[in-house]
Amino acid sequence: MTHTMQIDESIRLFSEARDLMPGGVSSPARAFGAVGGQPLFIDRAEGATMTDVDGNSYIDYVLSFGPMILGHADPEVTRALAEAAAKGTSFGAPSPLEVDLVRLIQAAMPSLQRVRLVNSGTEATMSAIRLARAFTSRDKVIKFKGNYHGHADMLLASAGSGVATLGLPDSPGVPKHAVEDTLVLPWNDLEAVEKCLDTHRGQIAAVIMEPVTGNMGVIPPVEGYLEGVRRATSDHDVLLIFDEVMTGFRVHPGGAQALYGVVPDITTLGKVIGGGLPVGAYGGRRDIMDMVAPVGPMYQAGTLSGNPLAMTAGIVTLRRLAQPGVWQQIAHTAQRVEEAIGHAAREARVPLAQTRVGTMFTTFFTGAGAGKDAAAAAAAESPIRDYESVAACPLDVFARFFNGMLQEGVYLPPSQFEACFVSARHGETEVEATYRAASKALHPLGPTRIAT
Ligand code: KE4
Repeated sequence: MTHTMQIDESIRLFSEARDLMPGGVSSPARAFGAVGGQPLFIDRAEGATMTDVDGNSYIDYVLSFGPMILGHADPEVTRALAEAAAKGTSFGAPSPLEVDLVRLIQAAMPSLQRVRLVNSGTEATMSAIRLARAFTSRDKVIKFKGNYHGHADMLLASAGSGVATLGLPDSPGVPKHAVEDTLVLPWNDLEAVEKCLDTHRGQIAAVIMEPVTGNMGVIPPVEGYLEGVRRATSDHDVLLIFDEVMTGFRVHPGGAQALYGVVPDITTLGKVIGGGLPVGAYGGRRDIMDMVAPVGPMYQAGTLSGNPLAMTAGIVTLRRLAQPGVWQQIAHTAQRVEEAIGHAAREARVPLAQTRVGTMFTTFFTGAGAGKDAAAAAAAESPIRDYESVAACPLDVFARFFNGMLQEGVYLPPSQFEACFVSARHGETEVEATYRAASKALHPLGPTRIAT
């Protein structure tokens, strides 16, 4: 993809960065491998907008992959961080800020009777799996294809086929023994869960899931799925872990567990609760959390856990979200953005499947597969409900949409397998601009041109 925008400084920096860091990025999710072109280097961000080092500004729907729900450089967050930094940035000892943040988390999600703060979502899920294994004295865990829980060895596993499969290392460096106890099932298939729990009766410590997936695009649970998994895990005395690192405070002010009324045994959090600073958390039933050192024998620790700066940004963010109408306004704007893109697609006659839960959404391209065979295009017509249905989408069409939107000043996540996010600073101005950008980006993808 050749940028018509002037991005000379990003090009120079990318060339330098690649000599210093693998792929020139600090996380592969930021690479543009799936969409072509190169990552843009960002100089600053404010509100709903990011500006790259060449001075190009974009309406940002990545928002750091979720955390920036108040918008970038929120004045109250920035002021509070400056004051906190002046009082010291890390104590290696408890601070009242940890108490304040945990109380705000518990007010939103009462199922977290005890909470341990950590520094990333990966740390949270890795610790939650260890905790479930410690509490149950069982080793196997069930995860779902297309669900991402960070990069801990035991969770980097993906089945070959759609049935329960002993995990095969997804990444080199993950030894077979690390994933031998990871069972991977298809998402949104309750029968698969019930069958797997029966087959491995007495061996499974926990089921871990994104209750609304965000890491294969936004895919809500089908009717009754979460309730069914809750019932099946309870019946088998298996712990249910909701990985709400992404969905927490995004799909509902109380997370997916509030939205669907399904209470997990353990919840993992991250992203929004740190307001853009490094943070993670895991928590749940008191009897389970009492396994965690120093109360219990399950060991987990962290130098910067409960860091005063991350706590401060998280506290300001969660307090703001708890104010009447704030979260609802963000969800309303997300709906308006979804409608704007859908309207532009209908005008361009480009078939889409759009999903949205609360303040996060995804635009799936279906059936418009330029160069895809009829079977693939037909498969892509099916409703988006699991990994296979996303993989069947014409990903090249998504790439063209991504780049078209970027050229028009709209920054989407550089993959069909990611979620878009909206902030409190997105409003009608951004909705209108996104409609105009989508109209221009989708027009070349319309039926009269897709065959070319
Ligand atoms: P972190 O270790 O990246 O803080 O969190 C891992 C994680 C755990 N659980 C869920 C549901 C998540 O979405 C994530 C991280 N999400 C990705 C976005 N798909 C972070 C972006 C990145 O890896 O750079």
